[in-house]
Amino acid sequence: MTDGSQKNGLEEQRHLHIVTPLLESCALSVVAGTTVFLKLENVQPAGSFKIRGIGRFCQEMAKKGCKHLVCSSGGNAGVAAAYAARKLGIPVTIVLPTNASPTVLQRLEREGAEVQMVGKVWDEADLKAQELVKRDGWVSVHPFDHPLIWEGHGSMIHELKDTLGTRPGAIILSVGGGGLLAGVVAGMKEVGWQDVPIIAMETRGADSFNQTIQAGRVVTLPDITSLAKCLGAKTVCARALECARECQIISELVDDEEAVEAVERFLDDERLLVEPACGASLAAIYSGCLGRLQAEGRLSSSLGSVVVIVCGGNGIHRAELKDLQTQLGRR
Ligand code: PLV
Repeated sequence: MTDGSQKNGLEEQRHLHIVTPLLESCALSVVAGTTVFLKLENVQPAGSFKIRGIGRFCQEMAKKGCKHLVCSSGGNAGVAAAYAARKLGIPVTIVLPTNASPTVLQRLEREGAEVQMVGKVWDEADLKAQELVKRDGWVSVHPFDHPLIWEGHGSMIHELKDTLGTRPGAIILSVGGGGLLAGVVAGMKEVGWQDVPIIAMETRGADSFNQTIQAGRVVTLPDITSLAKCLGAKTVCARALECARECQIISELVDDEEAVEAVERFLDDERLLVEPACGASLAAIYSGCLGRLQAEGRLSSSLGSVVVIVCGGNGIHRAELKDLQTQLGRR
């Protein structure tokens, strides 16, 4: 063994994610009319919750002697895979759709990943990744559809239980391909919280989970038209639909305007800048979704506390926020 591979051996053992802070937000609590806790996944290395599951998956593949990792991604799964690959000393190729964020590209460059840009949306980039992975020793890192990924994401619920002590009245999260949802459900089952309602947020135009729930079968969207690119998987994983049958999941939609407004308000309230994909979750509170669900009797009027998974995201900086505002015709 060389010194380098000994070091890599260590990285195969340790988690690649960190235990994230859980903060009470006074500003969001006032808007919600109940105590709001923020699980700050945006401070993870690699900028989002994705490192939990993807780190877990890549470590397993490293143990099995994988020679090269390939990850198709809307952005954040790719950054997580690139970070994990660097830590594990494995070469990596990230395949992104051509509209990927410049901030993500810069981040991938810094991680030393090879980047290919293919197709208009993630699903097209994924076809390219499936082609690349046919090479000997190359392994595909799926951004959301694998049990190890769900197991890794589930660790955030164990942390929540340790920090919070009592169970929350509801958990709010965003849905893209459904990996975060599947991971949270896995974690909730492990800690005995399977009866805590989950509010699953998407933007209109990236609403593959909502349409799947309504149809009672996995539905593929004709296109992704939302600005929340990282929620843009045309089809959710089959496990997401199973989760909806096993737990109380309330699927809700917001417009891009509401998601971006939530990003702006969160920046002012908490001094943290997140992607519209995460803004969708924050909009559950800022846009009054939570209150409406309570008024409709779909959620208890005395929730006690609510946890928002602040999933984070690399695809945002000052100029990108301005671009979003321009695209929405606001500036
Ligand atoms: N983004 C995936 C899928 O994109 C990716 O490749 O990065 N919040 C953020 C900031 C995300 O980046 C994502 C997923 C989600 C939420 C939703 O997670 P999921 O896909 O596990 O439901 C097309």
